[in-house]
Amino acid sequence: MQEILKGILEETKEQIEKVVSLPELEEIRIKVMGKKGQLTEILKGMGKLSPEDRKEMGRIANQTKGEIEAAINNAFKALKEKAQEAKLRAEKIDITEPAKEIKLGTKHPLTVTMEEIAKVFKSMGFTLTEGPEIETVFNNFDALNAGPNHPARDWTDTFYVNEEVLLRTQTSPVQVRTLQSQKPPIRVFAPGRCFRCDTPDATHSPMFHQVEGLVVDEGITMADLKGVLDSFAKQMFGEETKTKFRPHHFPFTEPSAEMDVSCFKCGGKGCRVCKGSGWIEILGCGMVHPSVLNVGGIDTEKYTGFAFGMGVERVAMLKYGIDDIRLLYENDMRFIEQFK
Ligand code: 2NL
Repeated sequence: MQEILKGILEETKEQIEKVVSLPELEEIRIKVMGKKGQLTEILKGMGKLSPEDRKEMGRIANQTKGEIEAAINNAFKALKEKAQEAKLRAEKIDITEPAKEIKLGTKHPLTVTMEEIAKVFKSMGFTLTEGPEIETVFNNFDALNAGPNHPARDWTDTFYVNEEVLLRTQTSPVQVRTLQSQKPPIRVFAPGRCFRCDTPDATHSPMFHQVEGLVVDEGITMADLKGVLDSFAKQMFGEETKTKFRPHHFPFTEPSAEMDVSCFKCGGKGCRVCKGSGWIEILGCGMVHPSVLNVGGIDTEKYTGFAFGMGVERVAMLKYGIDDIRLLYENDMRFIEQFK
């Protein structure tokens, strides 16, 4: 029996030494010490021995059991450690590796320009007003003195939804709504998207942006118009900027004018940006026509007003030296990223 025990001990130790996984080790433990294990069977058979033999054999059997248990425990610990090490190695994080660059978006040049324009008018007490891009023909044309025969109303120039509804061709209908819903004093500006049937080229797009402004109060004169717009030009293009007003015609203002600013590139000497003239046309403006004020039921004996409108694309293109309007809508990252 002593020989058998020695054999089990040696064989088991040998097997344990070769073990590479925890399930394998468990298999060995069951084979030797499980309910029907080799050692268990021997311990069970102890009862048949004589008392003296039982004492001696019992001691040896228990010692063998202890040794096998110790060997299994050691192997268990070693395997656990090895598994943990392998896990750590697999999960190793290289904290010196450069972080992935987070791609931060940037504001579109049109947004930047619009925000700059808005900041200037807000600082002069104007309130930002918005309105729908889909408008009535009345708000877009009739209310603004562009009667049924006005050329801009032609279906080849305007996107009509039906006979009474269209995509606004300017942001003026926002101010028409303001005239109808507010009483003077009125001081608003309306930025937004506008639409005209145009074949795209370097300077035309069927969708574009405008900012318009409207002031109505007692005693408003052309001097107020000039003061506000001259201040706008200086804040937008630099303190040294000069302005010049040229007579013009719009159906919704009388008198009407266009405002030029001295070239912010060459200071007025003449260059490529101002095409040699030293001046750049920036906006249209004028004193609100009495019949437009009438649409809002405003007493034209008591109140007068001025209005202006400018193209945001034009301002952005001049400011950033963009020579093709289409670049603004293509969302080509190589273009957009230049305005970081
Ligand atoms: C331009 C010229 C202009 C207006 C827009 C306006 C609005 C109302 C009444 C009177 Cl409700 N006028 N807007 C006035 C003058 C010029 O825009 O060249 N825009 C790009």
